[in-house]
Amino acid sequence: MATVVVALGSNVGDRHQHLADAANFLEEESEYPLQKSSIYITEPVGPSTRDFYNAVVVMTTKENPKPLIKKFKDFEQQHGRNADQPKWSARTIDLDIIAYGDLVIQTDNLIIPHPEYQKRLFVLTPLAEVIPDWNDPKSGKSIAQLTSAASELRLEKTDLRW
Ligand code: PH2
Ligand code: MG
Ligand code: MG
Repeated sequence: MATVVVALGSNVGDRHQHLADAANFLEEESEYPLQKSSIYITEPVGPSTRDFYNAVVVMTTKENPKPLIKKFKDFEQQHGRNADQPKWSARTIDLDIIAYGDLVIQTDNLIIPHPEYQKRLFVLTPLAEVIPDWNDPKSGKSIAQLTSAASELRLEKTDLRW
């Protein structure tokens, strides 16, 4: 059984609802109840103009990383299909595996821990909320070290419910 850190993001449509739907899906996939961060409103990194809703959840699974990612991709596609959005728009829901236990793997189509998460306060801040004693599986850096090295980002914790 592996403990998996999953980052959730949405900046299209009803962002709160998309996060809640994704959490329900992850809850069903998880062997134990999810641990969920607060929901944050965050400044977009990259070309998007609309703020994201972001959160981090921790699940437990018997699935290997590749089939788990496949399930996440299937969920993203099913969830985005009804959205009347041009294809270059940001997705209604983005589910990223940040870490899978202590696994460190780097192949052409699978990199764990997530290659970008250390730069992203929209992942690190909610992650610190659910796992305050988090250490990066690859570098061993603490969440405090990672957070102080990440670029600044406008980010607001909400009291939205899941
Ligand atoms: N996801 C991206 C690109 N930029 N910015 C924020 N604030 N939050 C995200 O989840 C996000 C982003 C691509 O996955
Ligand atoms: Mg992403
Ligand atoms: Mg993604």
